[in-house]
Amino acid sequence: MSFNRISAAEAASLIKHGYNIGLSGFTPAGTAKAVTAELAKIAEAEHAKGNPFQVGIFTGASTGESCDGVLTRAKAIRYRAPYTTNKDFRAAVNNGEIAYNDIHLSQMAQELRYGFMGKVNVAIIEACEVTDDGKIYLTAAGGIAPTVCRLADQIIVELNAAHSKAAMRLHDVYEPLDPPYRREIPIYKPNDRIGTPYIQVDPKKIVGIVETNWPDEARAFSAADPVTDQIGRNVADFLVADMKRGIIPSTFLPLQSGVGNIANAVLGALGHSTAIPAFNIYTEVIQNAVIGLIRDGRVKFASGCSLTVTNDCLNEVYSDMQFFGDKLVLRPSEISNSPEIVRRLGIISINTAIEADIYGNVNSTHIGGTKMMNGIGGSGDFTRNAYISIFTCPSVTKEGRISAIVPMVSHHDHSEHDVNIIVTEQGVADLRGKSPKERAQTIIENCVHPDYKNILWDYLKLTDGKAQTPHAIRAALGMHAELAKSGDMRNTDWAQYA
Ligand code: 0RQ
Repeated sequence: MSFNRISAAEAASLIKHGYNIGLSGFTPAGTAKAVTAELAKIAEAEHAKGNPFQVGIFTGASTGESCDGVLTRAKAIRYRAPYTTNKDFRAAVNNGEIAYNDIHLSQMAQELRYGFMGKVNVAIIEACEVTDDGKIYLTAAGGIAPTVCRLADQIIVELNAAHSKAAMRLHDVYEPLDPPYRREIPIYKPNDRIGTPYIQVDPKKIVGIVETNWPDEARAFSAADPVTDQIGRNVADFLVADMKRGIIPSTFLPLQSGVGNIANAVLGALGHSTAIPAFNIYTEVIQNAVIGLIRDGRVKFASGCSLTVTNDCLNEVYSDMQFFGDKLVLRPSEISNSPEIVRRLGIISINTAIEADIYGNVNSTHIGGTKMMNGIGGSGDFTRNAYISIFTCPSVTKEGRISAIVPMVSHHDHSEHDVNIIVTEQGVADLRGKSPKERAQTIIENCVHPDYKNILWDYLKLTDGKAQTPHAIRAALGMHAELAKSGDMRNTDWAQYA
């Protein structure tokens, strides 16, 4: 069967007001781009005529400017799940304009299959190749593409020449069965391949192929700074010490690390540590730093959901599959982030916190307790099931006016039961095996910025000091209240709560 070649505008015109669209891609590698860009124009035209036009968006994780960006500005998104990093989307969500469902990335595909989020009308899938018998070869990410292809009534393929056909070698597509038929996911080592390199679809569902040449829209990260470098060294030193104590096996364990500067700094420090043997990565987002470490022989194998790398780096991988082909695999997000696999492989997870409290609870998603930042992403998938779960953050932000360590987090994503280690540039708090009161001592002593140490010690004096988790409930958000009032947590005066 040969498929219709259609324009992006023709493809977008198949999408009606009220539809839910399922997209390929992940942070934002491998996301469909051309059809959503045209869809935004249709929405604007309909709105100009006074007609409603909004869609629901299901995807693997963040998409790029040509999806979340243009669709948000066109006011074309009614509902969206999961994780996103787009600034305009964030503003619209915090302005009450979009219903945003921020769920664990590992759960996205299965919640669609379970029917929690409604029907998938159209799937838009970026591919580097598609065969007449319905084999779709993805580009730089796995995401939820296999699931939305299966659930959607219609599939639009964006055949993107900006991705080399070398990407055909990267993927391992596997979808688990749903309960009560679910079996173990048979991955026992990071480099196990258990599926096919393509998604098999019913060719009759492919309503058109849109040919594009549109590079990925991965964000560039700002350069490392002394604070992130110090955090990276603290994490590396901590892991070396745990290995020397025999807590981490001498062969080391697979690492997951989040996105951003801190993640890059941590990987850099681990990569340069001569005390740590070459290791494996089992993560969701593979960043530039990982590709460099594979080149250097410091990373033996990287399993991820996306190659969220600069386009230069992506082309380096594509043009040297002879070297990278047996050192990389991309999986759907429910496999890259599978709690079962994280627990089985003994993954060490390293993610970034917005704030943590003195008992080890972590906020990854909300500013000031109410405003969405990005979302929980995969941080919960890994943290809850890790061999050792680590959170990193600078001890202060906004020129010292905000402390990342507070008496009580203003929003709760990762609980004290799941968080093992907190690392700032000040030092490392090892919470394993400790009671809440012991944790508070360790966190304040080791992680808090000097400007805030006495403020937090004084907070504890407001409590009875005896309860399982001592709090002065009226004062627990006092540092946040002070920030809202004077713009600086350092002005916190506990006397008003005494
Ligand atoms: O503000 O942008 O105005 O400078 O938040 O903070 O320090 O630049 O850190 O970019 O690494 O983001 C947690 C959001 C950190 C991210 C979070 C302000 C700060 C700055 C950003 P500016 P930084 P990062 C893998 C795992 C959740 C998902 C996850 C994230 C801006 O890492 O989204 O872990 N994590 N996924 O000034 C007020 C505070 C603040 C604060 C920081 N306490 N109060 N503002 N900021 N702390 C990836 C995936 O899942 C796909």
